[in-house]
Amino acid sequence: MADEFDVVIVGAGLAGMQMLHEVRMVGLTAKVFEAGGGAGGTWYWNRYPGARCDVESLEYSYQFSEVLQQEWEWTRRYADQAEIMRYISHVVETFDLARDIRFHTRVEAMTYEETTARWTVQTDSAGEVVAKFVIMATGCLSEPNVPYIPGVETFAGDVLHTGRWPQDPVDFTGKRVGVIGTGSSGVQAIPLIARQAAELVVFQRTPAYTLPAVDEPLDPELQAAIKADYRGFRARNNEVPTAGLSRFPTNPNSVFLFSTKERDAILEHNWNRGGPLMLRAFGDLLVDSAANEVVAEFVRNKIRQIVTDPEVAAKLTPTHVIGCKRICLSDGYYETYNRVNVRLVDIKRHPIEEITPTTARTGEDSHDLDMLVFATGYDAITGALSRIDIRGRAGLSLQEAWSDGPRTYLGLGVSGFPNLFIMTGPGSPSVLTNVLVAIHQHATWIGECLKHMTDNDIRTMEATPEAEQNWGDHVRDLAEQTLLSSCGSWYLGANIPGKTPVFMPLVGFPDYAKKCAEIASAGYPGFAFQYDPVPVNQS
Ligand code: NA7
Repeated sequence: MADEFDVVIVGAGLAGMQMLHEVRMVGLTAKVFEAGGGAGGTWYWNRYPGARCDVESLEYSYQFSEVLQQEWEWTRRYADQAEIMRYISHVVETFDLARDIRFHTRVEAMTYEETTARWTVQTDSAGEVVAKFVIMATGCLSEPNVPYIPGVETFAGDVLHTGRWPQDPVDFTGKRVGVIGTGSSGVQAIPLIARQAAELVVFQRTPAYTLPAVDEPLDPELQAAIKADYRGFRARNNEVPTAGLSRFPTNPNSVFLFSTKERDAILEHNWNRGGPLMLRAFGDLLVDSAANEVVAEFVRNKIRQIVTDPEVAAKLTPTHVIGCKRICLSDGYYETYNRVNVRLVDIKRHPIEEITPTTARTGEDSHDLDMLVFATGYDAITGALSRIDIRGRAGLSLQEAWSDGPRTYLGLGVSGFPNLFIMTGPGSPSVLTNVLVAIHQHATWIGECLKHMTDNDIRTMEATPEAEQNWGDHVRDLAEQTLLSSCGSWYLGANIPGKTPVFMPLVGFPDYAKKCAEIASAGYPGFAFQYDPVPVNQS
């Protein structure tokens, strides 16, 4: 007989870890399956040089325990991967999480059994287990996008992906290294690899807007001040559309209310403060393309000033709307292209046609390489979900249900898939926020919902098709009020050939969180319940 739990949680990243804690608080049993050899999810795998969070440490941290948030001392404004892993280990130990996590175990399939109202969850190495509830904590940026380039399998050197970095450090000394991709991971890794490698060839498809992170030791006085009222600090962040950085409010005014000199002064100030604050310079820059162009042009001019070779600067200069792809943060990224050992190749104009044992060949040139690094990102938001064969009512697969793009109610539930919850799923704010806040909001909401169901003998809970349809329309309407869907980003799945383009995350955390809370207090409208049969002797 398969082991039975109240809850199976898929994934022991930051979402799965908090979810396990919440499930225990409700008094239910849980098993977590995690493919990696340790907790941490994306952070466990992203060990590439320069891997660093692009959310400030004091915000990219759990808030479910006042003791935890008081005792942990961050050392940098933006924690690097190693510091985040130390934090994760600390949380795992403090809350004794590992005893309910099975590592090195990938969930391959799960099937809903109508008669028992239970999920059977199949794994690659631990057989199958049965659970009343399944919670997908599979992460938004966890399934690497590894584009196939003809001949890559013949390459003689190491082929690495930033999202599946080896556990042991990689030595680039004396090597000719090729990096494909210039998103957040690429722009963090490139400056460090350039310092070690003999030669670095960067293969760029789309130049990103890369802003200075201005990472620095964390000011102890700031840390103490925030800890003096951490709850208040979190509450203020919850009122910001991106659920963070309430210390730096968005200038509510239009860019066009300022003279050119005033605009430049504001933008210069935000550039120097570092981080994504450039997007807070003016109230209209994410809704008005002319306003956006002013800010974009400021960043383009920075690139032209920093990069000494005008041809290289031109190649590095983005033309799309600033902010419609996720802003990248890196210190010293553009300066890297002034090094003599770094070469930039535009693979939009001349794609890589073939990889041989020792070269990457574009239509224009051939580049000798000893190592190849794919910094090509993820099949974001739905990638990890779609790789598990999830079968709901009547054998309906999630892949079939989502063949025209993902459909959810609140990003949390899917019609036809009872008692299955998705954390930071499509249709929720997820990647448009500080994801630790999104995780907290989902973990606590799901925890309360499990308690409600348990206390009220509710057998199943399932989003209704109408609620799902209306929610999908709402997500689309919100996105269309902004410039966020105006370019081919991974928010839309545009980086994955064949993926139906649907803007997946929901814009605006505060309204979303309020809506979820209202739905819970109103008895979960939009979800259908089935109740456990009352035992005969009690009727
Ligand atoms: P991103 O931001 O998706 O960046 C991936 C990069 O790889 C980007 O420059 C892509 O160009 C490029 N790419 C993707 N597919 C290809 C193919 N087939 N050929 C050439 N180049 C390609 O992923 P990251 O890992 O950098 O960052 C993801 C998030 O992780 C980040 O936002 C942080 O939150 C952490 P494109 O722009 O698609 O033309």
